[in-house]
Amino acid sequence: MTEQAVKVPDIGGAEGAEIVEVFVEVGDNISLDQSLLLLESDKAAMEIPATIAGVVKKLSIAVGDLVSEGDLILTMEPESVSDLAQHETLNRKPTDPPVNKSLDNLSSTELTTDVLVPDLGSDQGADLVEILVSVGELVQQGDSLVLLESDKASMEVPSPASGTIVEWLVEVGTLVKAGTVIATLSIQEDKKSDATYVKSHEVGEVISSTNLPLATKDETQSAESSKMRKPMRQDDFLLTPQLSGEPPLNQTSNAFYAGPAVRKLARELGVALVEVNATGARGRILKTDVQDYVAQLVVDQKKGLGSKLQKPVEIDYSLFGPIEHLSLGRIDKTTASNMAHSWSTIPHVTQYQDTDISELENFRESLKIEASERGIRLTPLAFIIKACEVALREHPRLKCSITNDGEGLIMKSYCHIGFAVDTDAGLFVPVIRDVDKKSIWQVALDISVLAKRTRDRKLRPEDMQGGVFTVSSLGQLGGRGFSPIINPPEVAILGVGCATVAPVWDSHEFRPRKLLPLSLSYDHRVVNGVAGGRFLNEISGCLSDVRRMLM
Ligand code: CAO
Repeated sequence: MTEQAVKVPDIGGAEGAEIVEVFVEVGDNISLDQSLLLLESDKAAMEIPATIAGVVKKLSIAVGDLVSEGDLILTMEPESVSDLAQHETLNRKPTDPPVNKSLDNLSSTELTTDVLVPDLGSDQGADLVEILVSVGELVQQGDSLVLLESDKASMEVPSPASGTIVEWLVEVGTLVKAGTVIATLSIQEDKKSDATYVKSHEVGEVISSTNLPLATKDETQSAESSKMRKPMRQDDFLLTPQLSGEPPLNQTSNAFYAGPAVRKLARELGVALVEVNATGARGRILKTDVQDYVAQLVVDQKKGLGSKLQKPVEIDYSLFGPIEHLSLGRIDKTTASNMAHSWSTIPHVTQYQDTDISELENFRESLKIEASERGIRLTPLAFIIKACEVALREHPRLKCSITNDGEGLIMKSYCHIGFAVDTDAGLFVPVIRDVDKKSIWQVALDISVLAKRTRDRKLRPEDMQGGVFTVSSLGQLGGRGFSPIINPPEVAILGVGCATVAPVWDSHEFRPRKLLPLSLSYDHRVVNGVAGGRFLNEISGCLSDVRRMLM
């Protein structure tokens, strides 16, 4: 049988992508779709799958090579003639006339096609939380079919074509991944472009921590029926990498920068990637990082230090009375893992201070009419976030991050501040961008918009990335204060308790004052007690006398 060349497919126009890992060797028996190598451009990582099954005869590339579309990867002896045909199909350029099996039937007026889950930006999968159309229902191309929810965000899957749903192949609660067939659709019109779209899912996978396709809905619109939700654009599904920059430093949403092979290895070994120290370029987690992590665990275990490998004893609680099992949602599980990691790896110190906000509250009260005219809810939180920005300007160390090797600090000139939002689905931390360039009115508006987007489960990954500092306000539920847990890679977080009126001695008499309990937790490797105290004083000063924010 003749040998076949396997070449670099369309990689979204990326020129000179670097080969960072080769998964096969000469003589290996490769199955269809098996990953051959991992490429990394300056914006994304992507695995190149085998477009044919067979035996590798010659490798034409090596780790470190720079490649572009059409470059020879290897030659293979195909397993069978049908594989060869498939190889030719899959190696066609997106601009070539489509030839896959769906297209063979284009002349017929009734054509069924599978509806696939598109690239989710992570191989963790997503829960199907809502089916938006019924069997037999007519849908237009682009109409939302289902609502998915991953660790990072909610997203809607639009119909690839106009037609009728013939059958649902999934149900609410199913965990789906990119490529999962969720429904059969009977296509009625506009078949050619639709089929091209369907085919686009069959060619490779682009892995980028920022390419999660999302429903884009203008947050100014009021809540609408699920059928009216605007799904992601059709373009979002095509094999155009959504290459949008560096991997996020903020990994609070499980947004680890690791290729599928590394994720697979981590899954096999039961390793949570959040725990692994990344040594690859731009914070990428390598296979060796996962292996080193496990090796270290074994060493710690031998020294009696390891608790991570020790399984807790299973307790049969039903022996003591009636019980009920509840399963935790994905967001709760991710939050739990992130909290545990932060708490166990960062030496936390928490400082407490009550701040007199009597004047601020009078001022806020005086702005009530103007606030309602502007359509803005002006709560203390907007002042608190702005006060944090002023204090961070004065004390930039509290908004830095420690480098992965622990050898340095990354100082940031920007000031995006996150705030905790409680939802039915769990805790989220949306981020207000450029607080230093915004007025308190704008910050208040951003709080409302982001809180609504969070509760509507419409947060986009970028809404949760890039924070330099977090405010966790429990508002009226806050009690006398609490110790907030740092949100890595940030190094400090402000907890806000409930403001109450209490008697305060002013050197002559006790006077009723409104006191707001603040608690600042910081990473003691980066911030010492004096710096923490000064920072908290600065926030407190700004809240006691808002004129200080103008200084
Ligand atoms: N003390 C006393 N009253 C407070 C207060 C405080 N610290 N903070 C807010 N309030 C008041 C507000 O002024 C408002 O009253 P008015 O309408 O009369 O002005 C009322 O409490 C309700 O405020 P709110 O909570 O709706 O608005 P907010 O801007 O303070 O907070 C948001 C918005 C999104 C942060 C909040 O709704 C939320 O989700 N909080 C929970 C955050 C959380 O879970 N943190 C803990 C994380 S760690 O587990």
